[in-house]
Amino acid sequence: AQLAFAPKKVKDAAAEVEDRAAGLTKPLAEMMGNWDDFSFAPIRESTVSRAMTRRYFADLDKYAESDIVIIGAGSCGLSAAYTLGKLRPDLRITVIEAGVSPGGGAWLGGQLFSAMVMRKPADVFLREVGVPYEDEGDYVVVKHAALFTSTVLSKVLAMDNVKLFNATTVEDLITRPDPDSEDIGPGVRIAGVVTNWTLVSMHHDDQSCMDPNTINAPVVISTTGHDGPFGAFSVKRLVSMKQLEQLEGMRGLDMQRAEDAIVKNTREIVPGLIVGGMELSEIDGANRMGPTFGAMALSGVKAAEEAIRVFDL
Ligand code: AHZ
Repeated sequence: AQLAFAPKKVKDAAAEVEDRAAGLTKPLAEMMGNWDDFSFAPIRESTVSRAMTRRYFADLDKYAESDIVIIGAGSCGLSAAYTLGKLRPDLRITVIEAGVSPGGGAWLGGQLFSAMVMRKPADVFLREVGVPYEDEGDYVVVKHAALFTSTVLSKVLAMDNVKLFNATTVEDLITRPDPDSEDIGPGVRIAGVVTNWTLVSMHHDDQSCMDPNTINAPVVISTTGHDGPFGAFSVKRLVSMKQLEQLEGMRGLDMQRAEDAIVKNTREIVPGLIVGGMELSEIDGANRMGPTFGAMALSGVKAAEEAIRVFDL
């Protein structure tokens, strides 16, 4: 008897290459037929360094004055970046992500499972971005959360007016006095973010004098997730600078209530600062929803719309 995994008779190598090449573009197929003559175009090491650093520093220069900064590139932040970048190609949008890998908690659907669940009507966002899904009636399922995250990310990164600085942490908020907002103590409006390399941010306790960098922006969207090592950054800072009395703290899991609350409560918290996604649950004492991501996508869309409204004021 033959095992299901028994190796097939090895085909003639040339026929194998031909088979594989049949589905490829012509230049790639031609290359595969000629691996013995293969060689890359010439390069010098400094050329590679300059290709990267020139662009990075030009971006630092350009985006030091941004129109809108998004803190955190999780499912909410990326959805906000997509919506903003698409609706307003005239705006200069910066996304700051503390991690090396953007995406936050949206690389898996829940626990360590692959599929991502979104309740309707968040399927509208999936169609807009071009993420395929299975329709299950009241909800839809993307076969892998990473397919959602990588698709949104690829669209955002391809936009001419959006720059992602990853491995970079927002350490503080830039503020200006705001005479119109004095609910709690002297009011401020948010006027940008204070940044540092994430590895530097993690070493303020054992190294001295590692001052940060800054980005000015009239509107900031914070989507740093619920409390955790980096999470709920902006709302915790608002409490310590006495712009919020206290945080209510994220409540237990209630999918039914949590998702509606997050979308409805996505709003400008102090002038110039819009909060979206799970960071909001810490302000409002909203429930968590666990592994269902529709509210993150639509909170991102609403945060983007709010940001445009505030920017245009
Ligand atoms: O690295 C963080 C993550 O990628 C990033 N971040 C946090 N603080 C930062 C800072 N500077 C720069 N100071 C920072 N970046 O923000 C991102 C947050 O992504 P997330 O996936 O944690 O939050 P989200 O609100 O976009 O999505 C929440 C997803 C959840 S949590 C949850 C539950 O606990 O029940 N359910 C869902 C769907």
